Formats: sequence, structure tokens, C-alpha cells
Amino acid sequence: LSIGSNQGKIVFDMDRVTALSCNEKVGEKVVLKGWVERVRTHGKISFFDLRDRSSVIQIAAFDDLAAKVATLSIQDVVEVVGEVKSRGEKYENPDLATGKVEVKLEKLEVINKASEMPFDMGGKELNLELPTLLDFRTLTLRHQSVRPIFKIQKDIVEGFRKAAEELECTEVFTPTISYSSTEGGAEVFPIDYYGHRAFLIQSPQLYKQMMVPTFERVYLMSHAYRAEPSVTTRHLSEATQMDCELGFMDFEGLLDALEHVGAKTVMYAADKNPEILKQFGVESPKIPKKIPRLTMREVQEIISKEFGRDVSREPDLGPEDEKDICAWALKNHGSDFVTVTHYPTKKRAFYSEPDPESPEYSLSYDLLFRGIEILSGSKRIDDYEKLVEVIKERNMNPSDFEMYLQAFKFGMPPHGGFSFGLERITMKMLELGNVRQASLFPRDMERIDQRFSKKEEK
Ligand code: AMO
Repeated sequence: LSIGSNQGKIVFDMDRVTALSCNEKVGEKVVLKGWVERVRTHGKISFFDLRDRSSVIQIAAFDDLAAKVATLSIQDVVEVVGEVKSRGEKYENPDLATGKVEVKLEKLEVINKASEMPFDMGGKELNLELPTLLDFRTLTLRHQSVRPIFKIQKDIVEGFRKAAEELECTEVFTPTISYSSTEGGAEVFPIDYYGHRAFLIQSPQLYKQMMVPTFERVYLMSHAYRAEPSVTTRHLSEATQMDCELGFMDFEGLLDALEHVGAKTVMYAADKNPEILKQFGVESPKIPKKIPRLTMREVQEIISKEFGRDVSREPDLGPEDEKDICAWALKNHGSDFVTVTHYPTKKRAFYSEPDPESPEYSLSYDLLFRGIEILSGSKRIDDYEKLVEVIKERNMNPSDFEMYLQAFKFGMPPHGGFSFGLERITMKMLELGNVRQASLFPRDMERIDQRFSKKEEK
């Protein structure tokens, strides 16, 4: 391929080098471009940290140039010309990927000036309350304590994609505007679609099932919208789901598949980012060869016995139960994962297949990770008549599911699947306190980018 004036060489800015590449350029004159992260002035000597897409590097300035550096503001966009120098052992910074070198400034140009920061952006940590962290999102996303969250998130996606490809799934791209609600219930955003009623999807569920007769095995990444009626640390109104749907699978096969994809996804991201785990003070996930698998009722028995809370008659697991059973799995099985199966049929979405041996429980499962559900799924009802029946039983109208039901009318194999919540995995991977920290621009009932003002709410 030879596109553009560089004849296909992947260098779009011939003169410029990246911060990280300076490790190999001691003694060379370089041009760097980026953002000012931190400025330190000591009279005739000034230093600043320059950040670009690769890393951060220290720029050292003397005399007149030191005075010019002293006038820089944090987040100014600058161009630097200088010579790469070895720092010498005494001045090395082991915390920095470029810590053995620095650039001796020869020329400094401010490309675009930044306004004064509303808070201190120069420190290692950003000590801000969550609302402020989100109010100034375009600023805080640049900070060294926030940026890595989204680096590891990108690797979680990469790991998921690799694992799904190993299962011979084909990636598909499905719509987020739907004729019917997906999961049922009240948590759906209706929209006005050219004067017709439509909904934002609560999950890509119906579309991934419809793709089984086309590709047999599919995977996808999709935004999903839930009109969550309350503010919690684990719910977003717009979340990212990573889904698989697999044809000709039995229940055991589905459990094997979800555990394989789950383990591969988190381990891939952890193995690729040991320095980020270290920065956040967390360990790599512990995933044994045999992940503990329990039915929901078994979980309740363990909780009643080991934690002294009688939850045996509860219809579902609550957040406290998820925490407790994960603590139990870590202690007894050295596992950060627990697979829980057989949730009550009534508690699951209409498409979940009841267990033929005891139909009040479904062939469903959740995967818990470090105290929270990160995945959910089930074997599906694949019989057309049965599906129409359950839709009616749940007071929904089969005519709202016309396209979906069409797929079942014309040859649907036994199948099932699962869905991971990307932000939830990211949150637990780095042990963040709130799922909003794992979303670039989180939506909840109190904000879309900006907080809804009190006046607007009235
Ligand atoms: P479920 O509703 O459990 O299942 O969603 C799947 C996974 O997506 C994540 N998730 C969320 N994350 C943040 N905020 C939310 N509001 C939110 N809702 C869900 C969770 C959850 O485990 N169609 C089924 C999946 C299937 O059967 O294949 C479904 O959507 O990590």
C-alpha cells in the first residue's frame, strides 16, 4: 500500500518523534509535540513533563529558556526541539518509562495555550469527589491516575475479541434502536422515531439470537440502555456489553464457553498491563483451572451456613450475597471467579429456558468477579410455540416481536449465550469504587455529561 506523500511509510509527521522513542535516541536532536503535565522551576533551571500518545518525558531548560518554561501552564500544547541526554544514574526516575533520559531544551513553541486549571492536575493522584471528576471529564481523563483505566479497558475488549474468535464466533454489528423492549420490565427508554414508538435496546439480545441461523456463532460489542431508577455504584444508564451467542450448544457447553471467554478476557488484559495493576495496587486475577460452579440455592445455603445470614428463601441473590460468595470462593478455591447457575425462571428474561427437571429454575447463569456480577446469560427457548407462549404469559405482545419470532419460525437450533459488562469488568479489575470511573462519559439519572440542574428537574 502506498498512500500519501510518504509512500505508505506509517509516519505521518516526519519531523516529530514520540516521548518513548527517545530512550533509543541519546545524543540525537529531536522534535517532540504534546501536552505540559507538570512544571518545576528552580531559578536558572526549569523542568517540565511532556506527555504524548506514547508516554511522558522530562524536558530540562536552562537560563532564558528556563524563564520561558516557568510561564507554561499545565495542559498547554507545545512543540519542543532539543537534544536527548542520559540523566545519569543519580537522577533516573524508575516510575517513568523514559526515566533514564531527558531532553535538553533548545527551542520551545506554545501551539495552544490552556486556561488555568480548576484544580491541581500536576500530582500523581487526583483528589477529587466523583461529581467534580465527571464535571471536568475532558480534563480528568488525561490525568495519569485516570488514563490507564481506559488503556486496560481497551485490552479487556481485545482479550474478549480474541477469546470469542477462538470459539469461531463471527463478529456482528447490531442496532441500538428497536421496535420492542428487549429484556422487559420498566427500565426502558422509549424514543420518538419519526412519530412511531420505538425503544433504545436494553441489550443486543434479540439481534444476537436472530444472527444464530446466519453464522451459528456470533459475538458483538454494543451499547445498551437501561433507565435505571436509582443511583448505585454498579449501574450505568448506558453501558457497554460484550456478548456471545452460540448455536448447537447444551448447558454444560455454554458454561465451559463463558468461563473460557471470561478467564481469557481478564487474564489477557492483566498480563498485558502489570504496571497499571501495580499503580492501582491490585493483584492479577486468580483464576483456577476449575472455576467453582454452584446453583443459586447452593450459594444461599453456603451463605446461611458460613456467613450466618439466612437468605435461603430469597428469590434472587443480592449485592451482599455476591460479595460473600466471592469471598468464600477466594478462600476455599483460590478463585476470583464464581459461576452461579439455575436462577428462578421468574427472575430471568422471557427467552431463558426453564430447566426441564425443575421448571421453576432456569438454565441460566451469572459469572461473579471479586464480589460483583460481571456476566449473565442462559440457554434459550428455541421452540417457536413455547416462545410465543411465554411472551404472552409475561403480558407482552407477540406482534411486537415479529422479526425476532420470524427467526424461530424458520429453523432455529438449540442455542444460548452470555453478556459481559465492560465497565463492570474494568471496575473490578482495578478495584475502582464506582462503575462511573470505568466509563469515559458515564450516563445516569443525574447527568448526561453535565449534571441536570435543579431548575430543569422541576
Ligand atoms: P444482563 O441484564 O444481566 O443480561 O446484562 C449483562 C451484563 O451487562 C452488565 N450490565 C450493566 N453494567 C452497568 N450498568 C448497567 N445498568 C448494567 N446492566 C447490565 C452486567 C451484566 O452482567 N441479554 C442478557 C444477557 C444474555 O442473556 O446473554 C443481559 O443483558 O455486567
